[in-house]
Amino acid sequence: MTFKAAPNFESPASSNTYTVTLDATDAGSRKSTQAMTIAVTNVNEAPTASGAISAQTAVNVQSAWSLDLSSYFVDVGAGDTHSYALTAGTLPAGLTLNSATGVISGTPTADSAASTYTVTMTDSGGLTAT
Ligand SMILES: [Ca+2]
Ligand SMILES: [Ca+2]
Repeated sequence: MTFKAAPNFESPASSNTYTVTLDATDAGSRKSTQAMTIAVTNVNEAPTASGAISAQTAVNVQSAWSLDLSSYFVDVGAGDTHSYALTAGTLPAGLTLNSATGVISGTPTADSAASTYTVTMTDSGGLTAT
């Protein structure tokens, strides 16, 4: 027995439990009916990075600054939680990345040359996007 179209855990027709009734009829027209339930289980999809982040400027000592990176990642997984980590580069002094929210914020405390940073998002199943 197969599904005509593969079910999607994230967008089920009505629920992720399907009830099927099987009828077996023998040569003498005697019929037996059996109900069975099929549960569709979740598979963790990897998050993906989405969109380009334009160059940012934060002003030394003058003002608080923040950038929410969570909107640059997409994960179709239902109920996944995520963490964020800086995986290349060192943020300018005074700025920090919140590993739970993906927000880089703070007030720079020293001049810093323009630089490129890499942030990796990891979902609760251990899959990542950079
Ligand atoms: Ca899933
Ligand atoms: Ca996921």
